Parts: sequence; C-alpha cells; structure tokens
Amino acid sequence: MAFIFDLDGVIVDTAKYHYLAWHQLADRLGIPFNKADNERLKGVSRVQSLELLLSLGGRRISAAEKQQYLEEKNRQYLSFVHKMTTDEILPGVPALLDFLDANHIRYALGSASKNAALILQKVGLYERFSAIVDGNEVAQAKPAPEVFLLGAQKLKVQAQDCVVVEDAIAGVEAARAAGMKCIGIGDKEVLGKADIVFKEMADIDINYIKNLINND
Ligand code: B16
Ligand code: MG
Repeated sequence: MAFIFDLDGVIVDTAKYHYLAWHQLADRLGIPFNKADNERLKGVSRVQSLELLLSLGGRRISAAEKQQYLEEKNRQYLSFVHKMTTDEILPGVPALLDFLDANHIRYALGSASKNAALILQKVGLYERFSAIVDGNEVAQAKPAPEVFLLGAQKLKVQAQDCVVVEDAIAGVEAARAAGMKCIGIGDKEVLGKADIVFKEMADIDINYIKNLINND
C-alpha cells in the first residue's frame, strides 16, 4: 500500500495565488473573472486554465500570444510562491505524513503543477516524499490517469494498492481511471466519485487510514 497526494488543495492552498495571478491577466485582457470561475481551474493544467479564461471572454488569440500570457501568469504566480514558508502547509497534513512514516507507508506527490518541486521545497516537504510526479513529466493532464500511474511506477507498487488524496473533480476521475482508491478533500456533492470525502485534510479520520492499511 502507498499514498499519492495531490498538491494544490491537499498539501497547500496555492489556489489563492493562482487566482491572483489569473485575475491580473484577466484584468489586463478585459475579461471578467471571479472566484467561481477560479474553482473551474482547480486541478486543471496551466494551458487548459488559459483556454478556459479566454473562453470566458470569448477571445481567440495567436499561439505566440498564448505563450506570452502563460509566461506572464507564471511569473506573477511565482512571485507569490517564492514567499511561501512552512506555515502554509494545510492543517492535518503533518499529522498524516507522520502517521504514514511511523507505519512505513511510502507516499508520492502527483500534481498537475509544473512548479510542484519548488513549492514542496518552499514549505520544507520536498525530502519527505519518496517520489514526485508533476506537470513536467506527463503528456496527458488529469482526468487522464497518467500522473498517478507514473507515481505508482516510481513507488514500485501496483495501481490497485495506491490511495490517492485529491481535492479536484479532474483528480478524482484520474484516480478512478488509474484503478486506485481515492480520498476526496472538499465537498461531498462535488467529489462524489471518491471512496470517501472529508471536508478538509484536518478532518481525515485516522481510523479510516488504519483500516485501509490493515486490510491491505
Ligand atoms: P502550474 P494540483 C494544479 O495543481 C492546480 O490546482 C491548478 O489550478 C493549476 O493550473 C495546475 O496545478 C498547474 O499549475 O501553473 O504551477 O503548472 O492540484 O494538480 O497540485
Ligand atoms: Mg488539487
């Protein structure tokens, strides 16, 4: 048995920084963009996020312009990431990682973000993960299962022995498509395809994790 954690919305809340960075670009392009719109970008790749933003404004632009906007948004986003510290680890995460370590259960990161390694370094968790799979390594973004299958491969475990922890619909679907168990973090109504949903990481019932491990 092994665990694969998503990053944004599970280990840290970087969605607030994505929002600020996309908002700045949207303002510049004259596209209305609010927090509800931002929800649709969670777990979605950078390029798909830009496509969604442009569709909100009914805009069509050249490939060169798209590239320029992607770089601009990422520069802005990184200006927030560079200020991140260990304080930004979501409540409940350290206790869960400690529990897994104590039980010799290995865990990997499976994120759509191309900045995942940097973010883990900023919050001091980089060394704790046995493997990292991020947006630089996969050809197909979530809901495709590739990111999690690669995680299982790196951990040298079978897909059916992996438990994914995810906060986005696309991520839950990716876990399902990979044939893995999935713990959803967020709204039960939204993440219905997960095996179980907890509102926040801090709400994860450690007895549920114990049972998963013992029944393995
Ligand atoms: P980047 P996750 C995802 O992270 C975010 O939820 C999503 O909003 C973002 O567009 C994506 O990473 C790509 O991030 O621009 O840093 O490559 O939830 O898969 O950890
Ligand atoms: Mg996420």
